[in-house]
Amino acid sequence: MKQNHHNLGLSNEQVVSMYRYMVLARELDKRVWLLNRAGKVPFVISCQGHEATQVGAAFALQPGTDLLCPYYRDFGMALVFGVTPLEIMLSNFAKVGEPSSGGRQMPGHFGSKKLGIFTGSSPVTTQVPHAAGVALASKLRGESSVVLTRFGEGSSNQGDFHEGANFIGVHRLPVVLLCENNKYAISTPISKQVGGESIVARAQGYGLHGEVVDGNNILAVYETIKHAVDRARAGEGPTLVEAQTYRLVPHSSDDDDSLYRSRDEVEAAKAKDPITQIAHYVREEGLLTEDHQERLLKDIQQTVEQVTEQAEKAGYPDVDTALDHVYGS
Ligand SMILES: Cc1ncc(C[n+]2csc(CCOP(=O)(O)OP(=O)(O)O)c2C)c(N)n1
Ligand SMILES: [Mg+2]
Repeated sequence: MKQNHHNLGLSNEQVVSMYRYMVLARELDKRVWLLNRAGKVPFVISCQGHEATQVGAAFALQPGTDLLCPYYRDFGMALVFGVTPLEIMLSNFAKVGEPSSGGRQMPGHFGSKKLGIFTGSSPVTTQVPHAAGVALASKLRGESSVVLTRFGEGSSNQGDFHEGANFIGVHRLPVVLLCENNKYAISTPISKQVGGESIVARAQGYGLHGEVVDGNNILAVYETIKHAVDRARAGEGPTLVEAQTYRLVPHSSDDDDSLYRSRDEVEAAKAKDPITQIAHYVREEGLLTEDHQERLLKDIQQTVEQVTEQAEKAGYPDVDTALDHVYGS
């Protein structure tokens, strides 16, 4: 990694914590896939490969002040914002105690009033106009919150992205629009989605500042998003960030990615795995030894084991609560 954390104002402890969150996200994600293949949870939508983008961006925000309009792949980010591993697991099992919807929504629909996470809709990129509204409210109230919204490169071709981005640009709202460009929208490669093949080029048309970043390098992501957040908070306007990354597993548990991308391509992407990169960095910097890393991994695997057991044992929502929070029928 070219960056050094000291130059970015990050302490050793913060970098170790970033590393920990990335490993936690990966281990939880891997477990959910196993549970799916064992027939225990119905659906997986994964963050594997996106961990540096998600955790790096979350560290650049101030939980408690800043607000998130995430998308389904953002569970690494949700963890940093305070969603617990048990809550993630409860949502995969659709059990009582799951905070986003009480076990009624598909996993990946994060929502928490307490944590400042706005619940998303399933139609992709509707979170961008949501972020515009949330940021407008924040601006009108004279609050200092910055809103971070995230979406894939495929979704950035939907009308909602363009209407939201334009509104955000016109009103110079305190928003960071973060595109997790993993080169595919399910089976559709970027060459068949985006005429110019650049997401960041769209920034200019909407009056947004634009940045591209290596989404596998957590320090680079942190630096870019921190800069964008600082600009937004200072009233200097919104930023569109294109983080270039790769989804290391199929789109979801219902997808067979061998039908549309070669194994060689996936293996080449694995060689740039963001977790391998940060693991190497923390050793090089003398922040953790290999022994420490092994212990940290074991500790995380134990947590994953515990929350899996707890979620599996938890009850399903009571039938009598089926119409709770339903406002019309
Ligand atoms: C409006 C709308 N159209 C289609 C879908 C089905 N769908 C869900 S995810 C997805 C792909 C999105 O790809 P991208 O935005 O690149 O995000 P990624 O999954 O790659 O992170 C599609 C087409 C949907 N949810 N909403
Ligand atoms: Mg994509």
